[in-house]
Order: sequence, then structure tokens, then C-alpha cells
Amino acid sequence: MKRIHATEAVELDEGAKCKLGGWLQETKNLGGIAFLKIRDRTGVFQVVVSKEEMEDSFEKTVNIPRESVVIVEGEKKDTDQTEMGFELHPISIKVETEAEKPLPLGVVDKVDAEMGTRFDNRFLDLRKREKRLIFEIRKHLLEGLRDFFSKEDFIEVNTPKIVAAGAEGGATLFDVEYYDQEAYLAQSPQLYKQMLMAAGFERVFEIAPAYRAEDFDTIRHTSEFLSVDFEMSFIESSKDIIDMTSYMIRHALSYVEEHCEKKLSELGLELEIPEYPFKKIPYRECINILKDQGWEWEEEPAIGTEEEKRLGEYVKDEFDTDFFYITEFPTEMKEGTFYAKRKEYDPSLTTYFDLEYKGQELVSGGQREHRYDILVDQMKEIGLDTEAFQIYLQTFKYGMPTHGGIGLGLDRFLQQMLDLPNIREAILFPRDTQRLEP
Ligand code: AMO
Repeated sequence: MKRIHATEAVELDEGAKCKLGGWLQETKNLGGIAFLKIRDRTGVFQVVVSKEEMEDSFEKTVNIPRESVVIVEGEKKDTDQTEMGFELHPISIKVETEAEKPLPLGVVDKVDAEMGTRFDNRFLDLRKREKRLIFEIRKHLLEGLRDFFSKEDFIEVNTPKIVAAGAEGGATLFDVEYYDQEAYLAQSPQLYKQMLMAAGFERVFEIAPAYRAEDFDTIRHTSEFLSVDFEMSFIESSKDIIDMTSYMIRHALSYVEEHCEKKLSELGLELEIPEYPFKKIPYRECINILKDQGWEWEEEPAIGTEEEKRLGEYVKDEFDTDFFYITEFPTEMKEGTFYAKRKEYDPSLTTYFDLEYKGQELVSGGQREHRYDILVDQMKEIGLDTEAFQIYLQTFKYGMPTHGGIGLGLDRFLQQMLDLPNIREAILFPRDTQRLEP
């Protein structure tokens, strides 16, 4: 007989024979009768074992250790005494593999263990329904994004993750031993996305890991994250990029809302699908808003984590939305990003923007400088060795259209969407300064 899921058994007629399997969550032994609660991917079902019917094997069955994998063949009986509306009266119970005792991490404990213990035993942690739901929703979020890019005629690409030069500044580069050359893990696919604009792809997107040697521990940074990037050419201005980003966000959220209605309500969540156009506030105006609120800086005013949080609260109060763009990043703020196009009317401003979601940066992007000479000048201005960027630079010499793009942190998107206290909860096996295993 083929094994089916608990939710499939729900659909069977009373008295039907079926085979279910999963992890033994709990055993309640009342002496003459015992109830086993077994969990599969879809739910927790109950198996009723009676001493009279089972005779010798009853003792063995009620002593199967928790979290062992058990396969039960039996007869379905409808009942309103269980959550799933049925119970199984077994013909056979097979212990596929027995779990050792004690478990390094409880699966049904009311109180969550410490984060470190949970992530050390992540496979057990993920047996908890509310933890797995996060990844079921993540699947739909990714699907929604791909659906959007496909509808908008973007080509999905895969660019190298072992690279010779960084895109986001040297401080967060991971070194890689690469034969006899210096190499790094890619921080962002940006330079490759740009090359593909020179190649005439016009619209590309990539969903792939990006690596940053962040040497601090925060609830929103990890050393490895999933970066969702797009790049498009023949744009008029950064407005085209902002608009595409807004459509992308709206589409992804609507997709999740549509496909995860039950899961979201189980987690007690309602999604905001922000109205188009999203709120935009220029960087300098953000600083003024903070100043008006009595915000003080020890050094030059700048927008960091705490400022973002406060601005998020301000926008929520004033405009009733969790989303807003910080636009017109000053040229000196984006000094690492030599590739940013500056505003024609004011070169002290770039066309770069961030999209904020619930007081945290979610997206970064803008229009790129596509003119070779100006690009070289901008690199020299911040003291970059243009020789080291020859391969990148030469893509600008032989016909480069106007273009721009963004990078979005997928894990952060999920974190904010589901109000998770830490980005690590949105990642199966997170990587940070402390963690390389599992
Ligand atoms: P940026 O460096 O702002 O821009 O990154 C884009 C987005 O990626 C996410 N992110 C991270 N998520 C988790 N852990 C990290 N350490 C981390 N670092 C970044 C954030 C952030 O908004 N090249 C540009 C994009 C572009 O212009 O195309 C870039 O990478 O959500």
C-alpha cells in the first residue's frame, strides 16, 4: 500500500484502509487503550491502540520513544474527538527508525529553547509546524517573484559566485583560495548584471546567495543571504527602476496572500499590499524629519539602523504604510557605489534609493552611470584603482545603454513580512560570525 498524508486520509470514506507515516509526537497510555499522536508534513493524526486487540505488542507500542518514525496501516474511523476529524485503528504498526533518548531538543515543548540550541539541532527545530510554515511561505514568496519576472519578460540568469573583485566595498569580502589567484565570494551580482546590459539582454534577474563578511551580529545581517536582483536597460530615469520595484513588491505580496491565506491566518498575520505609488522621501528630507523630532547625532547626521526604525514609525503614523523609499542618496553617502548615476541638476545627489519595510532596509538600487568617461572619473574620485576594474570597465566602451537595477534581501523580506524577531528564523541554516554548522 502506498503511504498517504493525513490530509489525504481526511478525504477517505469511513472504514477505508490506508497507510500513514510520520514522527511519533506523543503517546497517552490509559492502560487498556492508548492514543498515539503522529505528525506528518500536513498535520497530526491519532492512532488508537487497544490492549485487547494488540496483545503482546501493546507494551512495545506504547513505549516507542518520541520522535521515532512510525508507519501505520489501519482503518479510518471518523470522530469529532480529534482535530483532523478521524482516527486510525491499526492493523500494523511499524517502527521505521527509533529515536534515541533524550532528544537534544524538544519538538512539542511549549517554551522555545534558546536560539543557539535550536539552531544546533535545526532539523529537530524545523519539525515544529510554526517553524516549517515560514519555509512554506518562503517557497510561495520566491514563486511570486519568479512569476512577476516572467510576466515582465525578464531572463533568469546565474552569475559567478567566485569573483576577482567586489561590488560593495572591500571590508566585507570573503577570501577564497582559488588556485594561485586571489579570489572572493560574490557580495552582489551587480557588475555581472551590468555586463548583461552591455550584452543586450535588456532585462535580467537573478535569485542567488550573496556573501558578506559582516563582522558584527545583528538581527538583520547574515554572512550568506539570498539576493534577489534585477537589472533593466533603456530606462528614462531611476523612476523606471522604482516603479518596477514597487510592482515587484506588490505582485510578490499579493501572490503570497493568495496562496498562503490559511498559513498566514494560522500565524495571525495580515499582509499590507502597499498602494502604488509608494511613499518617497528624499534622503535630506529624512534627516530634516528626524531633526524636527529632536533626533541628535554625535557626528554628521546619517541614517543608520535606529534612524530607519524611527522613520518607519513616522511614515506608519503619518501615511499608514509600512513601505517607503528613501530617495536621492547624497553622492558622499554612496561612496562605495562608484557606479551610481548622479542627478543631472545636482551632482551632489545620486539617483540611488532604498526601499524601507517596517523600519528596515529591504531593497537598494538605482540608475547606474553608463557613460565610460564619467564612470572612470567617479572611480578615481574615491581613489579606486581603475586597472583592477578593467574587465568591468571595458563593457562600457562598446555601446552601453542606460540602465539600472536593485538588490533585495529575500530573507529580510520574509523576516519583515512575518514579523520574525531575527533574520535567522527565515533561513534554514544561517551563516554568521559564530555559525558554520549545521
Ligand atoms: P545592498 O548592499 O544594499 O545593495 O544589498 C541589497 C539588499 O540585500 C540585503 N542585504 C542583506 N541581507 C542579509 N544579510 C546581509 N549581510 C545583507 N546585506 C545586504 C538587504 C539589502 O537591502 N549591488 C546593490 C544592489 C544593486 O544596486 O543592484 C547591493 O547589493 O535587504
